[in-house]
Amino acid sequence: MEYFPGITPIQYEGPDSKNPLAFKHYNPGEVVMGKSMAEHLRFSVCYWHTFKSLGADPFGPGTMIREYNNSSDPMKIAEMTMDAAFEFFTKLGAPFWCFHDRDIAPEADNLLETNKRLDHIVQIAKKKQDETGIKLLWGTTNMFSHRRFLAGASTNPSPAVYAYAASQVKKAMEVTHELGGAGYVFWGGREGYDTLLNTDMKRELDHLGAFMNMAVDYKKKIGFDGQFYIEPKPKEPTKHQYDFDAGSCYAFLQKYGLADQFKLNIEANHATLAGHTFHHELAYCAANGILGSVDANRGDLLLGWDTDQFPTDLYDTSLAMCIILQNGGFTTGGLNFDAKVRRQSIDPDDLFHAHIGGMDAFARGLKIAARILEEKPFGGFIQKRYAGWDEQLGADIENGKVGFEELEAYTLKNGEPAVQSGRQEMLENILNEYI
Ligand code: XUL
Ligand code: CO
Repeated sequence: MEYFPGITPIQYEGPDSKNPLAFKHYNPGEVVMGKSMAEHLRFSVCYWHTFKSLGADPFGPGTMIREYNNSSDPMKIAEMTMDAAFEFFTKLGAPFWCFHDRDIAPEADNLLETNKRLDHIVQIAKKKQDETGIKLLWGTTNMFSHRRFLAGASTNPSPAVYAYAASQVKKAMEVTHELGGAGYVFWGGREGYDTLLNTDMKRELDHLGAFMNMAVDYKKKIGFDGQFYIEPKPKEPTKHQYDFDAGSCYAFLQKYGLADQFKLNIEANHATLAGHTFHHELAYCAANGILGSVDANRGDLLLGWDTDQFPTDLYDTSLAMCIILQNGGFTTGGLNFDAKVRRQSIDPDDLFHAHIGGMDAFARGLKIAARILEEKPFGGFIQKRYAGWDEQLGADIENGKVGFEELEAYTLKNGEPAVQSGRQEMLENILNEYI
């Protein structure tokens, strides 16, 4: 059965093409700074939005009618959806995919039966991966939809729910390993609180730290060598999520002895919800050696929630690719479209338009970033701005050779320090010439 009839494999046709179902900029084999675009960008399609969310919002149910969703048997739906997904990945030319355990197989009446259902679907996915060469970027668990997790999973007040969560992560890690996943993501869906009147924050954080350490132990035990990631998000569903932003995740990882075991999966819309730019969160990770992977999407400036729109903003994609390239590029990570089409975009073809646009936006971002890094239009502005740190005074401070007394003596001797312009407008104008 073909679920996307009328769609043939999406081709690169170049910037002059007017065909909406063709790439104008993403040319997988084209070499940019020594690597193909496909190797740089490592695009991934997410299972949850693309195949499982049908446009429901708080005001109404789904609007999208899909052939692969048309059965009264939930396992039949799961099988058909996996078929449809691999047809989609292949026609789009996406080299990777990502999933939550519960996206690909529905829960049964108990954990044992649920795991059997998961195993059945994983075997189908494994066969399809082998047939197509499409790989798993990362797997994860959904520990936020079922009512048992209403007060969180690994931060739940009940140790029995904590144990359930551990069992679920254990199984999801096993199947991710079985599918050769390059990574495993922890997104703290309901790990947070709505009110401190009912929450022991310190205890919950200690439990979360212990949970992550158990995950690291089990990873070693089963020989899974994929990268672990935490995905920060400041709020939604809870008022305060513990993995608020890259900075709070890094503090958490250090406190619980996990900093060398995890990197971060930075999502653009989560960055803006936290009051940061996507650029800031990526740069913070790069500065601390924890830049792992990206959930590529965007929010809406006028809406205060996680709208998960497909990325189209070339400033965002260019600045993101500058940081990613400067950081040496992705190793295990990639650009996963954690994005959904709008509720009115009801046709299966809209899924292609959305992904093509996101892939082209990042391909342009990659090319722009490569030109900026090669041509250095900013003329080493940042380096010059900090040049004093390469001279005597700066070097003495950086090397810990001086303290407050020596710095006071310097100031008394040299008087009022010179100041320089930050030249923000000039730099913005130069950037505009490249976009
Ligand atoms: C939720 C979100 C998740 C994670 C995986 O906002 O981004 O889909 O990416 O659990
Ligand atoms: Co995400």
